[in-house]
Amino acid sequence: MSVSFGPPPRADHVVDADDDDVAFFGANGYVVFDRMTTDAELDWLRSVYDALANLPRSGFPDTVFDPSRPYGTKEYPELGQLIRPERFCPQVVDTAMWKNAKRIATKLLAVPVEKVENWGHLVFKPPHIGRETPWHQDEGYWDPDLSYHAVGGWMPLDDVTIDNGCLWFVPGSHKGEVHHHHHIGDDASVHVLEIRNFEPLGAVPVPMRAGGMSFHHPRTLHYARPNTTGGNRRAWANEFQTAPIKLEVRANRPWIDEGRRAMRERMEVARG
Ligand SMILES: O=C(O)CCC(=O)C(=O)O
Repeated sequence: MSVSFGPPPRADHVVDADDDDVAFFGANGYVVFDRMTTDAELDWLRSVYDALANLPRSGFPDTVFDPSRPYGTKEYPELGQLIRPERFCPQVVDTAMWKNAKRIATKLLAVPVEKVENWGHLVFKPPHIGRETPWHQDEGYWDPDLSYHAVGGWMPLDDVTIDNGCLWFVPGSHKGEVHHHHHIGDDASVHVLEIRNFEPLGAVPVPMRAGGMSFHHPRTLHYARPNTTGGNRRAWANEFQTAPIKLEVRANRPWIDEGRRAMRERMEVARG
């Protein structure tokens, strides 16, 4: 699996969070920035993205996979995901998108920059068939042995609307606990999780122009509708965190163990 990319174009575009942004994030669990980079860099990011989205599929998260269908599914994704695209394109850390996101995330996390680790993931909803991202909290996906201090930054490479799958947030929901999550269809071999029996009261959609970025707390409840339009909805997400700390008492998240077990089983079958 080899893809190679040239350097990003030079982008002198600096964005930072001010006190109002930090206060809004503290109160609501999300905050939005209009523009994180230049048009030229956006074009470069789109060309990298499209190449990565077309990597050969194994059915597993080592490459592009479909988290809305059982591990091992190699068909064209209805909800495509690539975890840690910087594995394939390390130059992304030289982009204004990445540098600005890290600067803002560092302020939101209120820690010295040298303590901030980061990793990215791509999420794409293809035209017409792009599936819903169910209501979830990012921490619901993470290791129950660890405690996190983190923030996610989500940048669309296409203008996002309610109809093609902009994010929705429930303001203030980051102040609660991690909800019980379920694998969709109660199939643990499906990576996507959802929170059930929950009314997203006060949820706000966040339509954005390509190149904007929203930041959310890992406990903020969020969601995106299916892409019912004829255009792509490509998003480049970056997670920023301090080194996770081992919990004395493991969090009770049985869906994580069920998912890990199901992935191992499917891998054994797929790889013989
Ligand atoms: O892109 C999406 O539809 C969901 C992204 C998301 O949930 C996230 O970045 O935390």
